[in-house]
Amino acid sequence: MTKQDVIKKAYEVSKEQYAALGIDTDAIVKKMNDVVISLHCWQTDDVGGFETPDSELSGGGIQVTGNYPGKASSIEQMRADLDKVLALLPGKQRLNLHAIYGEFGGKLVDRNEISIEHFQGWVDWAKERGMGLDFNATCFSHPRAADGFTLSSKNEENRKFWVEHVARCRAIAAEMGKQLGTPTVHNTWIPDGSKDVPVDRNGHRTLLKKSLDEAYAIEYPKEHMKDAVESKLFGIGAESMTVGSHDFYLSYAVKNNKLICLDNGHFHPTEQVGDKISACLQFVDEVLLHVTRPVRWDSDHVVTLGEDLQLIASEIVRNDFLSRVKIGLDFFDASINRVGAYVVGTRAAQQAFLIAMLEPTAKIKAMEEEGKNFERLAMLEIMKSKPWGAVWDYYCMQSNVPVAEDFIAEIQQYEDEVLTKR
Ligand code: RNT
Ligand code: ZN
Repeated sequence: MTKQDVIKKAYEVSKEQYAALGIDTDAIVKKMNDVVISLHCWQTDDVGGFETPDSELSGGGIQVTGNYPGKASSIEQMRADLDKVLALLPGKQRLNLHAIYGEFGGKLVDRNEISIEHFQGWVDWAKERGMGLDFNATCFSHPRAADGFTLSSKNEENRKFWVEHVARCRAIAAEMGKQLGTPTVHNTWIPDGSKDVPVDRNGHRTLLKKSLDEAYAIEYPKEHMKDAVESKLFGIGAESMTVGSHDFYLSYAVKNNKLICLDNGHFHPTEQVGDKISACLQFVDEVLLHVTRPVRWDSDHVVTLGEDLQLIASEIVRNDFLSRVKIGLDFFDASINRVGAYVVGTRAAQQAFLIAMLEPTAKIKAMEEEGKNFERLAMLEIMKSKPWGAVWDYYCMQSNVPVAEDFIAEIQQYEDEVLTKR
């Protein structure tokens, strides 16, 4: 039997097993293309960006560790790596850019001077690939963020600078979405916070609200761009207070009809983002996810197929929320092959959605409503050992991308031929 025959045979058997539970695997394989994941560009270069030849991540309470060879140090290299990643993933993806990834032509263009011209190359690149773009203001790795405050700064000159930056990023996002015919989600995350116990939490939050109102003053058509705001619990160096907390941004999003961005590294470890989705969607139209893997803290490890991720995917699928939840990734690991990091992390996220789609939810829900809670528990456990892997392999084969471990050799080859030569 050829490899392909084995995959088909395993799929046929799994198809029967799922059919016995009333699940149509053929339809699900097709539906997987509705799971559009926005790839964060910053895993290619450890959140460095291209403002200067040696730009690197600084401040902001986020950290990259590791120095694995081969990181992208130009836009060309970044695009080559992203193309490699895209070739190894089934389904559809978008690209999520940060403002520090513009094409600045070797000139120093400060954040309050950027405009669409610096991102036109990316728009063209995305258009050629039939992809949508998402965008982020970059409110870190900058001298005006060095004291730990940006939009909530009491230094009026700095605050105005960041308001201008965010306003410009929104204009860029709107133009991206307009040209590409799919709305660009512009996400605002700021590092603002305090290492030690402050006495004026309220002052900074009043300033943040004011700055957001100013930066968001221009309304863009929602077919072009949508705003998201991302909260956080704490950052390194900002352990005692985060200005943009969840309470703050959820309230802001509800009041101003914005997307709330839920990063699953930004909550107390006993909280689950999967539980927050249906809570937030009672009050906001849409949610943006930053899917990541926090190991003990907001460590931004490569996503793997774990229980927290599964709850996120299951909650979205069970409630038919795919059109109301924008799925973005947010991890950066500099200690392993970076192309490999993307492929493992994105595939894990996709697999969680596939597993969610293969659940006989109506059956289990009926048990729940009848108070048959042992039966519900049993079914949820039984579903874990159903042959979803065979469906996944078949989906990859149908999508003409490497099946199972076959992508490892392809990435090793890319490392030998491209990454180690940098
Ligand atoms: C930081 C936030 C934010 C960043 C990116 C690079 O804690 O998660 O989303 O990771 O903007
Ligand atoms: Zn995030």
